[in-house]
Amino acid sequence: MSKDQIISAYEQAKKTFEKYGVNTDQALELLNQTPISMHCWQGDDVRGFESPETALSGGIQATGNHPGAAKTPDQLRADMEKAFSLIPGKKRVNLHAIYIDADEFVERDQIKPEHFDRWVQWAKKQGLGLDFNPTLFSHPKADDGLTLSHPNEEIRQFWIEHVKASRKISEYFGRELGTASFMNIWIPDGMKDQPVDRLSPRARLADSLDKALAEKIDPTFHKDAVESKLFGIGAEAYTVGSNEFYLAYAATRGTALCLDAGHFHPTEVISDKISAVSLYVNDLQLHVTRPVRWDSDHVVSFDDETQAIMREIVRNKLLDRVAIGLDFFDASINRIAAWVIGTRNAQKALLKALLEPVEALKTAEQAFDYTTRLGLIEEAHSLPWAAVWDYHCLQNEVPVGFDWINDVKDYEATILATR
Ligand code: RNT
Ligand code: ZN
Repeated sequence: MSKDQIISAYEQAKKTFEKYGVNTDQALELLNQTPISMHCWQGDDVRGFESPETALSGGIQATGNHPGAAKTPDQLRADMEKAFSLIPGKKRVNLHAIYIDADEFVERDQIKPEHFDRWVQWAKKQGLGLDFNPTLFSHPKADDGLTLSHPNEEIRQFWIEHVKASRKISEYFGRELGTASFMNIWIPDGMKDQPVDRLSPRARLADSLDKALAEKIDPTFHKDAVESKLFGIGAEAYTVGSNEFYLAYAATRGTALCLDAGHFHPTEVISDKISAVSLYVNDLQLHVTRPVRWDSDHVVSFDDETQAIMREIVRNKLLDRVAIGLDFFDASINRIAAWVIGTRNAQKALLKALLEPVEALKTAEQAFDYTTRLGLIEEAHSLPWAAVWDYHCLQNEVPVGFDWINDVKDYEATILATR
């Protein structure tokens, strides 16, 4: 499609949407303002740069052996820059503590803002916000499958110190970059088989979190979030940080709650949870991902649930209270393509939600006219939102349609193949 064709298709679409009471220019403005936090860990299969020996543990797994995984922070940054050149709109980068960029090995309870300074300088140059995560897996002190809920006080204290140290880094990100960093706490703690005592580990986790989060930090710079989970590999029978645990924790302690689309029962969806939780928790963070039969962390697809998630945020006017982040890791395909596909899909779903005739739908619902509601919802799916998306890509100077694949293939041949 030529530039002119894209523009004229947009003008046409704009008129169509106007008939439904939707302003496409306004939708695009909102889309441009809404950041998506892209997770760095898709680029290297969640290995990190702490030490070359570090192997992924904690009940999560990246499978596949596509060549070209990033092996150094510089490579990972270059790969993300490539991905960003193919993704329109505003982005943030989500880092984990294992993505430390230091000249020597630093133990997790000793990490400091200076060890992440190269990330901060890069983010400044690229105009990105940063988010952070303490890493409570892939470490000998997590080998028992327990961290913040560990019965051994020394081990538990080590992880508390790691979370405290991580908060300082997150705060530093926020101060340096002028945008609050969301620091999400996810722990792998759980058991393969039925525990006799389900309570004590949970009591220890609550206590550890209270200790780790005791120091008040200005929310302009840093926000704590907690992420629940149903089960992990090797932790099938019991997860200490379950949904009920963290929902209650976030509501009573005033932290943000992170909802991961893959962390619930197979027919349970986070799109239905956003509104409920928003009444009790101020800030929400999302890990948009695609569970295939289980928490498999497949690349985000333009599927029903991703669209439903974005519709819930938009329909309920929660854009300023929901931090949209991604969480997938597929090592079986080109990793830059994985980022591009997943991030563009999240953005497409968001755009489609922003273009929904929400006012007309709400009017129908309030009048108990459920026939109009269903009819309009269904027709809205095939309104020309894709023409608006193409125009958005053109405006942002990123490839329109599948043209991005050529850049990815070039990069694979010239850069990734040499690693
Ligand atoms: C694990 C959680 C967690 C991790 C990242 C790497 O099941 O989803 O968010 O994927 O922190
Ligand atoms: Zn997650």
